[in-house]
Amino acid sequence: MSTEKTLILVKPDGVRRQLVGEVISRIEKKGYVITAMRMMQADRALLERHYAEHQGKPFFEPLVEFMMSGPVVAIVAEGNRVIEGFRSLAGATDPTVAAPGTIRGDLARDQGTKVVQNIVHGSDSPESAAREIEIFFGK
Ligand code: DAT
Ligand code: MG
Repeated sequence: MSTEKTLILVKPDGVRRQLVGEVISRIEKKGYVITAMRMMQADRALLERHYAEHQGKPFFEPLVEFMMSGPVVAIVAEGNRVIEGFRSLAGATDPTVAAPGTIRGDLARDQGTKVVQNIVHGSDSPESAAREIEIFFGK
C-alpha cells in the first residue's frame, strides 16, 4: 500500500524563533515519517510558483516578501492521510483563532503585519502536495 506524502514548510518566523525542532517533534510524535528535509533560502521565482493560487490577492506581495525574509525548512512527511492530518496539527490559518494544541494556536499570534505569520505551511490536497514537493525537491 502506498502512503500519502505532504510538503511541510517551517516558515522564516518559525526558523527565526528556533521552532524547527518543535515542529519536527510534533510531526514525528503524531507518527508521520519524515522522508526528506532541507533548509534553504527561497527566491521570488520559487515562491511565486508555490503560491500561484494567491497571485492578485492583497496579501500576495507581503507573503512573498515574508517568505524571502530568511531561510525556510522544507520537509516531506509521509503516512496515511498525512495531508489532512498535518493540516489538523497546524491549525487554522489565522493564529488568533487557531485552536490551542495546534502548532499555530500554541506558537503564533497576530503580529499586526499585512500577511499572517503562522509558522508552518502544509499542502492542502494530493495535487498540491505533488506540485509543491517538485518545487522544493525536484522530480
Ligand atoms: P494556509 O497556509 O492555511 O493553507 P492560505 O493558503 O489560504 O492558508 O494562505 C497562505 C498564507 O497566506 C497563509 O498561511 C497566511 C497568509 N494569508 C492567508 N490569508 C490571508 C489574509 N486574508 N491576510 C493576510 N495573510 C493571509
Ligand atoms: Mg494554503
